[in-house]
Amino acid sequence: MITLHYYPGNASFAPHVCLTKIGVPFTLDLVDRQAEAQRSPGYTALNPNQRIPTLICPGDEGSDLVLWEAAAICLHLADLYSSAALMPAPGSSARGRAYKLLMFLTNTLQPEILTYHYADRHVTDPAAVPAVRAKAEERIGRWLAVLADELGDRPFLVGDDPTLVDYYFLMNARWTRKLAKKAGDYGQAGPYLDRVLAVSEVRRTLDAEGLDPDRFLG
Ligand SMILES: N[C@@H](CCC(=O)N[C@@H](CS)C(=O)NCC(=O)O)C(=O)O
Repeated sequence: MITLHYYPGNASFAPHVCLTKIGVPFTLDLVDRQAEAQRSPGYTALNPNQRIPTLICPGDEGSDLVLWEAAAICLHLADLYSSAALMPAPGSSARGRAYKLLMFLTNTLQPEILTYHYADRHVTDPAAVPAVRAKAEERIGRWLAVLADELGDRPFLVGDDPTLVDYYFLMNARWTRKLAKKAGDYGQAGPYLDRVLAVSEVRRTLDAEGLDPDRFLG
């Protein structure tokens, strides 16, 4: 059985959408952030980074595979269940584009968003928090503009159908909802994000996490 350790709207969201799209049975295990459960010894044994998500799935050597890092989880699920078409075909140009954009999201945009939200972890002087947050917000804007340019008038980031890269962008977009200029304010990203939000597997995931689609993006 597959288990996803999650918290509503957190970095577990894109993996959760992937599992919903795939349609195999899985268990959701809430990591109670209010109780700092991500730092509990039990969870730390699974995920030494004390971050959400963690996925437990059957491995290919008879024992469980424990995965952390949301993008890695999404990609592994895409490989395991290729018929769900979470990614374009291996070796295709579309697959290359999907890798480029996913890596950009996970390596460039997401760390800036984390710096914004966890600015206090980046300073020794609490008075410096607003300055760190302001610089992070500036850089987030730069990366959101790049993504909006990449999107252009396309229906989805890669090809005509949604891929896990769209789920991943939607998840990141949620975390910009309190910024002065949020993800949907760039280029065609607003209508695009509404389109991703309306996809059936996204809707069902929102339902399962108890999240209101009308408030997901602020
Ligand atoms: N690079 C990690 C980041 C995960 C991450 O930062 N998760 C956040 C929730 S969105 C978290 O667990 N925060 C709790 C904490 O840092 O204490 C991933 O993509 O899986």
